[in-house]
Formats: sequence, structure tokens, C-alpha cells
Amino acid sequence: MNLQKWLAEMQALCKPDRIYICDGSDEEYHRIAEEMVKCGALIALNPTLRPRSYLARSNPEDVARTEKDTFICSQQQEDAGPTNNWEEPGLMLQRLKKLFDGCMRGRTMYVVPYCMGPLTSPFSYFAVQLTDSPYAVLNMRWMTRMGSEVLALLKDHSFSPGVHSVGVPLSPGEKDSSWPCNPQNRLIVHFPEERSVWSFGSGYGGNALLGKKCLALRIASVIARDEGWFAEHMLITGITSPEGKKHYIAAAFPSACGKTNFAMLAPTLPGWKVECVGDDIAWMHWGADGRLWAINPEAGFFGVAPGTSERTNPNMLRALASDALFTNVALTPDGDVWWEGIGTPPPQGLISWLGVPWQPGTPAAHPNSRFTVSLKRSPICDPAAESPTGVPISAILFGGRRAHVVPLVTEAHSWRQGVLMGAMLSSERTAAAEGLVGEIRRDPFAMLPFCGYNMGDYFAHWLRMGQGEKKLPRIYSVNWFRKNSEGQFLWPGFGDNIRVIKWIFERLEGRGESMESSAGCLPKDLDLSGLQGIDLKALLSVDQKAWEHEVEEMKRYAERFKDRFPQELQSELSL
Ligand code: SAT
Ligand code: MN
Repeated sequence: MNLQKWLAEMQALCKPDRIYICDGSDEEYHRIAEEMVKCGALIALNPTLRPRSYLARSNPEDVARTEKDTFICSQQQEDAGPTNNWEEPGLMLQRLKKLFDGCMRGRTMYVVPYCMGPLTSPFSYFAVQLTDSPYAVLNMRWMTRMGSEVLALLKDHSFSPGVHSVGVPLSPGEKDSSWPCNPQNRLIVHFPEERSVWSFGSGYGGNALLGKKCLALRIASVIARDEGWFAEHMLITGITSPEGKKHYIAAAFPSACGKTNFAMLAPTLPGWKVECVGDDIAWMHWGADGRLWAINPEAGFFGVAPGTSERTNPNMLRALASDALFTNVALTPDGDVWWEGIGTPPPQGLISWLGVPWQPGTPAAHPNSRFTVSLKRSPICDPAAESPTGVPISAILFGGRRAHVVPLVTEAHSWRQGVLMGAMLSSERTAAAEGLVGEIRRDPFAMLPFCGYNMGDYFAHWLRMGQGEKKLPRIYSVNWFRKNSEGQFLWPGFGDNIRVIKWIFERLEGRGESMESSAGCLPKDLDLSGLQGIDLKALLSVDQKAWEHEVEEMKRYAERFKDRFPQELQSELSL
């Protein structure tokens, strides 16, 4: 793809009033932010309390990723598989061209050259996002490496083209709304063979920051399939034991299941240290040493605000102390931010995410309200976070939000059983995507909304990747969210999850006693020192009947993939 030619084509199609090429500087960031403040699209927070930070309020109809509007337009429908929306690429392109025709009238088209991964990493991927949303530009500044340096490097690299519009052209003199969007015509379309993305009508999160779910997961998963690596919805974190032994762990959890808190865990056991590489996406390649090496393609956090507190994620609170961008949280009368679960009572005169005085009993911050902040601001950023070769992964965790059935932790006996654990991942719905919160949905590898090809082929890819001379990471299933019959959580979670990691460390070192169960290997014991009233038996119990039901559910689910569901997993299910 030729950049100049594509730019000219997109300019002719979208018909913006102006084109602006982003340089990625601090000066640019604040200039764009201040322009938005002037026209009421952004609120500058109190510079004494929260320096260089802003608050955006979205349109209430544009508050989360919308999976029903998300399409994978591969040439063949079977290549998109039963879990993705699909339309014939030619027809979809026609539809898109109609929508994009003149969609940026009265607006600026920002050209955002960006790189997913460290600039010098052989595993990184270059891209360009065209967008008429200055809010998307600000987010891309923290979430990716973007600007002049990338533009210069683009001469020697192929890139993924992405075009994004909020879908609200302005006529001359027309006043813009503070969050323009076009929910009736929302479409987030991926052409995996072309590595291209077209996104229309939404300014929120994964719909609008094309580097994140669109490129680094949906498009990258297809590239990874073709080239023999992994693009996964996983955090990466480095953990050092009191003895000074360090292991890196990658972990997949569905959106809004505590990935960010886990990636930045503050251990409650003395002597343990956690350093964060990434909280959402891992690109993993096999090294010459046979180990799996991971980079975080992103450069920042786009995390769920509610529930982030001194108790759940003190390191994130430090990171958010300045240079942060907030979306849909509440505003305090002194110009700072507030959300449910921040750990302080709501102040008098609080303004809700809707921009009106907050009424007790209603959400002050939207449940999917977010913060955007550079990874560099994290006080526990791993020293190897920028390493072009990445970090070696010793263990992979799959976790969901399950009140019942799934034990606190189990270890897979084999790569194959581990792949089945990933494939069987299920979770109660959260507010990160539209849908009924609380309902259990199967979310294989936490990739259901993010796998850019047939999920059956994706399972086969995982199995294939485990073959040959490799030092395979061990695989675990975890569930921090189990409840007792009174509906109370059995496990404190957060910093106490280090106790589960401690057992995993012991297993990796060839120690750590275990017992067999149909769900996998369970710990015989956990270090519960300093904790009271933990019902470890309940946390680790496997109800045979309930587990069999779980397996039956999975078998039924597997039928959707027909002959694309790998035979090996079928037989693993029947064991
Ligand atoms: O896709 S988003 O980036 O909006 C958030 C998520 O679902 O993890
Ligand atoms: Mn995510």
C-alpha cells in the first residue's frame, strides 16, 4: 500500500476541510486538547490536583465497543467463522464508501502514523489511522508510539491502513456537539486479507482506537496464524519471588475482569515484586531458545475506572496522578475525578458522567468509564517493557468471572489440556461490551470478540504451535470470582492473588504439591498466612456433576465450529 496514494484516495472520499499530520509531540497533545476544551468537547481538570489531565463525556449512546456492528470481511465466509459477523467484502466496501463519502466535511482529517510495539522490534507492526476525532488522536498518543518518528520509518515498512470517522459531517457554520457520533450507522469493519480497517459512527474505545482491538488483535491474529505466532488478549507481568527468581506470566481474561489490576498487582505476601509489561494485549513469538517471547504492542493503559482504588490497584492510582485522560467518570466540584469504588465517599456537588448533578442511587461514573494513561507513568513498569525481543513467558493463565463451578486455580497436565482450558473459558458478562450484564457467555481464550478468523482454526493454531522442540509455558485456569451460597466472594483477590502465583512459581520450579481432579491439577495447599476465614476447600472443590455439565456445554458449543473444531480437542473433551 502506497501511503500518498491511499491518503489522496481517502481525502477524495471523506472530503475533510483540512488535513493534519500528527507529530506525536507533547506540544501537539496539549494544543489539540486545549482546542477541544475551548469548544466544550473536553474538560481540563484542576491542574493542582491532577496536572495536565482531561475529562471527556461521551454521548450516552456511545459508551462501549459494539460487537453487533463489528465485521470480519474475509473473502470466504467460513474464514470469519461462526463467531464473527461477515459480509461479502465487495458489498461491504460499497456500503462503506457510501457512508464515508463526504463524512469528514467541516472537519479535520488527522493522519496518525503509529507503531504497535517498540520501534526497533522485529515483531512490531506499522499502521496509519486517519480520523476526524481529535479525542481518538489524544488516546492514540498514549496507547501507541505515534508521530514523526514513525512516519519516517514508514518509508521502509509495509503498514496497515485504517480509516475512522465519527460519521457526522458539519455544514458551514454548524455547531458541533461535544461527542459527535452516529449510532444508527455504526460499523467497525476488518478486511483481514488487506490488513485494513474501516470504522464509522463511534468515537469510543476499541471502536475508535484502531491500534487496539482492531489491529493488535483482529488483524494481528490473522497475521499470526499465517506467520506462526500469537496475537492474544493477554496481560504480561513480571514476578520476582523473595529468593530473587523472576518469571513472566501472560494471562487472558475477558474485558473488565480485572486484567489491569492483576497486571499491576501489589502483593500482600512479603518479599514478592510485580512489574508490569502490559495489561491487555500480548504478541508472542517462539525464540531460538525454544521459549515463548512476548511483547506488549501497546504503549499505554485504557483501563476501566470504577473499582480502581488504593486497595485494588494502588500503582494505577499513582500512574493516574497526572497526564491522564478520563472518559465518562464523575467530576468533583474542585475539578477532579471520582468513580464508584475509588475508596472515598462521593463528595457534595458531584457531577455525574452525564454532566448533571449526581443523584444517589444512579451511577456517577459509567460502569465502562475509562482512563487512558501512558505505560511509562506506571511506578512498576517492567525494565524490559521496551525490549525489542520481549520477555520470556513461563506460564499462561486463563481466567473468567464465574460465581460457581470453576476452581480458584488448576494446572493443565499438557499443552493440549491447556488449549482446552483456553477454549472452555467462559465468563459473566461485564459492561465492557453491550449486552446483559451477569449472563454467562463462552469466551474462548477471552478472544471471542477479537479473533479475526474462524475460531475453530484458531484452536487448531494453538495446538499446532505446541508441537516440536519447544520449552512450552505451563498453562493454568484461574477464577478469582467464586462465591459461596450466600453470594459472597470466597477469595479476596487483588493483592492476595500473589498466593496463587506463589503456588504456580513452585510448580514451575518443580515443587508445589498438587492433587488430581477432572478440571486439572489442584494445589494441595496455598500460603494463606495473614488471611482469616478462607474456605480453601470450597475454592478448590470440583463438583463432579457441575463439571460434567460444563463439559457437555462445551461439547455443544464446539458443534458450532463443525469440522473446523480440532479432533484433538474433541478427544480431550471426551477424556
Ligand atoms: O475494546 S476496548 O478497548 O474498548 C475495551 C475492552 O473491551 O477491553
Ligand atoms: Mn481488553
